[in-house]
Amino acid sequence: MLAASGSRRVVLFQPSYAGQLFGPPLGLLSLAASVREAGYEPVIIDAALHRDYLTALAREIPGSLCFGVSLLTGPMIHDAIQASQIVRETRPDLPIIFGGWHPSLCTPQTLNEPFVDVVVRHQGEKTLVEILQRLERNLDLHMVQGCWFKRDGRIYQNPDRSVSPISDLPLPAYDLVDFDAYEAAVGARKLPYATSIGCPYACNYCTDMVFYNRRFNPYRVEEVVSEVTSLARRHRLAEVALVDSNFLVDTRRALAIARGFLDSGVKFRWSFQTSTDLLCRLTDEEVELLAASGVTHIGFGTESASPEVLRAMNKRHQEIADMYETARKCSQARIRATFNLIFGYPGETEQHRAQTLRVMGEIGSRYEYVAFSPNVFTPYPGIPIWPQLRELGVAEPDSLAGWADVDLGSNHLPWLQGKSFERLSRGISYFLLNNKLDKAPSAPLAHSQPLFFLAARAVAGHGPAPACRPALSAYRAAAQPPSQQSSLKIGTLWRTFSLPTAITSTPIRSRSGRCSPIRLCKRCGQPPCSSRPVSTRHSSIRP
Ligand code: B12
Ligand code: SF4
Repeated sequence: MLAASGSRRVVLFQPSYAGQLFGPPLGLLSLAASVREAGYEPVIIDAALHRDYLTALAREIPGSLCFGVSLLTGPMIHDAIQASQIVRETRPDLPIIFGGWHPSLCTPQTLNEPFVDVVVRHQGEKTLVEILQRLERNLDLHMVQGCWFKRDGRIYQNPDRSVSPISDLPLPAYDLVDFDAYEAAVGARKLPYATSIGCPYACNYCTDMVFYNRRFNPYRVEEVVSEVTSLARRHRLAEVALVDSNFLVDTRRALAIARGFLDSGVKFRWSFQTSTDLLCRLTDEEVELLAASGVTHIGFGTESASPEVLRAMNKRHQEIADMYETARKCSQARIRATFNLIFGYPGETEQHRAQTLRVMGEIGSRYEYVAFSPNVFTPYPGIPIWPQLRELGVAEPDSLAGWADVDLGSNHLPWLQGKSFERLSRGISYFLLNNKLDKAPSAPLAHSQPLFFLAARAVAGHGPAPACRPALSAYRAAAQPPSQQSSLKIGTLWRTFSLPTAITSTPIRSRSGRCSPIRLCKRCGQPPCSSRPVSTRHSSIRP
């Protein structure tokens, strides 16, 4: 927990999220800096770090000016609701302000909750400070751009505020972070850091353009280099995880940052996310420079190796050749690359899935430093493809609580249920297993029968090819429980086969609270042709 107490106290709450603890909540640290600059005293309660947040709330809420909650779609919503209800009971007079991605994308629905008084939309620093100044003087919020609010049960919508250059805002309040506590919980002395916000691309499964209007909004190179290196030195950081939407948008700037880190002589690992087309604009020597400056990992939104699906995602900037080239460049520089994959996108056929697994299998076997993170397409709120999703039978949850179950790792797609989903899940398991074997030369049979072939067949609905069955049995036989094997890699292999499915399947609930089943076309296993755009009927998406 991060604390600073006083009479003009502003309590900022980060609910806990699914998955491993990532680090201090950067959004709230950034808000805290502006709030403090305006003369208020921020207190950050991070429930992802301290599960016992109720004790902290009981201590901080009496005597505070307002309660602010930061929220992403998914499991964070559970804590957000619980904490807000408790605050409302303890201090019925205290304004409760929600902000962050989920409230910005689902503003009316969030404001419908009895425990939400104000929603701050998009970038929050300036809007929150103005709200505090008005609350303090008991003024209403009519003039505050960037927020919607509720009074006497009526919702008032103020115009959105234009995005401020981040260089004009105070630097996040890193001095409030208890790095020892985060190190103990995360297992590394690590700091999330944004050198920019916004991405100019417009992939239609992503909300970045809705939030930041496709505007790349960076800090200056000198600011980044001097701040990151001094934070790394002062707090003995082992790792800096850049959370920029797409770090390489300005490749010259990115290289200048890397050069600055290298020249500073301060040693730390760093990582970022970007797209393969941008990494391919760098020469091999420039990628080596990234590695020399401390880059150990890059995440790529590779998503699919089917050109048709990439087009449907409006991801025309990425070509299949870029994926191979990215893998080669990263492996040569010994930078770990993770290719994130999305399966089940509207219009994706089983042939497209098999193609993705085949290409990724080939990349995985050729390049040592590449790993894969396959996921089923998740319909987050506000993504531009929602009109098509609705036509395909996906129903949006009708309350804040309904969105709590929409998280990565669950399958809400009506067209990807039953056998089709089983085949995909099996295909992904085979594919991951094969990739592990390729990376584990000491495991028996590692290179004798590439399982991606089985994966491609499994996902295309044929199951393991008869000719491959003996090989599969041999793998299974080799894959005894870990206790009976000397190699840890074999333990992993065994666990992989023991997992029936990698992803849970829960169709999204419709307004009536019941599942919204969808009949699948008998010929192609996709949603009924009548509910799909003409171009996607039966065989594939056409350009
Ligand atoms: C770091 C990160 C995480 C971290 C930390 C999240 C956090 N709360 O800080 C972790 C690992 C936990 C995470 C998890 C997930 N993430 Co994430 N994550 C990011 C990432 C890369 C950076 C966020 C960030 O730090 N930005 C910089 C800071 C300064 O901005 P900010 O946090 O947005 O905060 C500003 C405003 O939002 C606002 N604000 C925020 N909170 C509040 C609160 C108040 C009171 C106010 C007034 C204003 C306000 O003001 C802040 C300052 O301007 C973004 C993508 C991006 N580039 O932004 C995705 C992103 C936010 N994540 C996303 C997703 C989908 C997820 C996951 C669902 C996916 C997954 N991998 O499982 C999970 C959800 C977790 C859960 N529900 O259990 C989506 C959001 C979709 C959505 N509808 O919510 C994003 C946008 C990625 C994308 N382009 O799709 N994520
Ligand atoms: S490149 Fe990444 S951040 Fe940019 S729009 Fe596409 S998915 Fe979103």
